Amino acid sequence: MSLTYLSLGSNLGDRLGNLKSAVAKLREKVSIVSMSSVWETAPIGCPEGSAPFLNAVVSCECSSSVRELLAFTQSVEAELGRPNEHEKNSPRTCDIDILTFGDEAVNEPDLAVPHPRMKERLFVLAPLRELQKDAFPFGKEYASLIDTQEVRLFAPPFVLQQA
Ligand code: PH2
Ligand code: MG
Ligand code: MG
Repeated sequence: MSLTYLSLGSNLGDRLGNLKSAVAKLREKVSIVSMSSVWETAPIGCPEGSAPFLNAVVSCECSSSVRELLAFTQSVEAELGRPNEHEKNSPRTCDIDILTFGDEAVNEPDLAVPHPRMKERLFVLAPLRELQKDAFPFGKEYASLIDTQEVRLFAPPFVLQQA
């Protein structure tokens, strides 16, 4: 069993509904341990005029391999209407990124874990901090992101602790 942290993001359609559907589908295969609040966040590195995102982080117990988890998260994205081929950072009903998977490290063209950009992104770190109050180094770098990247609390977590 591996403890994995997943980042969820939506900036197209019914954003909160998309996150709720994503979590419901994820539960078919993983056991959700904890969920952050839902944050509304300004788009980072997205095409001009992109809509704001809703972002959240969930931690889950997963009995499959990280590769199987990737295939599963991609199938959930597809079920939620995300086309397989998409332009980089284009609007999406739901994006699910594997942030960490136990203490595994993967560095392959289609999968990098831990997620190589997670520490540059307040839309990941703000929700992650809610779940990892002690374990994560939130120092000066984190403070400087707060000055430059816009995030605000949008809604409380919609799943309660399961395990
Ligand atoms: N995801 C990206 C790129 N930019 N910006 C915000 N605010 N939230 C995201 O989830 C996001 C992003 C790539 O997947
Ligand atoms: Mg992403
Ligand atoms: Mg992704």
